[in-house]
Amino acid sequence: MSEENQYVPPAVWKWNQDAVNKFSNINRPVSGAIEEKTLAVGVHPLQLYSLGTPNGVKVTIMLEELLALGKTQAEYDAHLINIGDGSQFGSDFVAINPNSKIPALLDRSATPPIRIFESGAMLIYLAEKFDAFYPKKPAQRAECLSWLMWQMGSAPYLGGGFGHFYAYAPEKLEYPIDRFAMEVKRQLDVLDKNLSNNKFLCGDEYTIADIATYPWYGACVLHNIYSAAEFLDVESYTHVIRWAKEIEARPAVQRGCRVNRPWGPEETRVVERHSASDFDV
Ligand SMILES: N[C@@H](CCC(=O)N[C@@H](CS)C(=O)NCC(=O)O)C(=O)O
Repeated sequence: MSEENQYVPPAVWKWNQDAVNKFSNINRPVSGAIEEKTLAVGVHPLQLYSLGTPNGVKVTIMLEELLALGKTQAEYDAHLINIGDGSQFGSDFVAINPNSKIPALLDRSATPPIRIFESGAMLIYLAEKFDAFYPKKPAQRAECLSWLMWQMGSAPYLGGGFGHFYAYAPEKLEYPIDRFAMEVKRQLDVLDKNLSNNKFLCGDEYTIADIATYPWYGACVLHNIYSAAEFLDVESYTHVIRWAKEIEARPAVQRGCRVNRPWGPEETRVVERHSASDFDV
């Protein structure tokens, strides 16, 4: 980059509201609601406000897995939150998630209702509530929580770091692409080594750690996210591919991935989910 094109940060950062990029209509440097907006409430104990992104489907996969186990109290309404039009900044949504990001969950079986934000917190909350997909012995539970927290801390490098600069930024810049490609490949290698001698992330048991990690790293090795499969040489992570295919074959995972998806082939979309029959095409 020539000297005259170099960005020199001012002493104090200022918000350039005229900047145009893929997310400039929703990104802002302050938090809180920007408008009064009521959320719809369905009939089930659990109300999910979400979108079928990797963070969103972690929770719908978990709920579908719980229902598949026969946990009828896990019945839920999944309402669509369109983050592209700023629905995450409505007052009712912000009351559930002050961080204005999907997913947001409300458990109305309690009085007063319990709010949960952060997908990892939702997985732990649901695992404890329904006593499922969460090892009981301290050593295995610690391993499960470690991988779950690993996912929560790592995925922003894959999405917000690598994906943003490789696929969405207005220019292809070598420095951030190189920085985040290196980190994503390191993360894939961490997973690959762990899965080389474990069926699932924490051993033989399928847990919330797998449910959290599959939508990001499973999609990365199986679904060419950010059109970067070749660039990242995902085929070399053979153990991650084996694990991801095994998870993807689960009917509950396939159902969970369809919920709150207003994109993709028409017959696969379940834009809102209010009952099991919503999956019938
Ligand atoms: N750590 C959060 C991340 C949630 C998140 O980043 N959600 C994105 C969609 S995947 C979002 O709502 N973005 C809207 C925005 O940034 O305004 C979680 O796992 O729940």
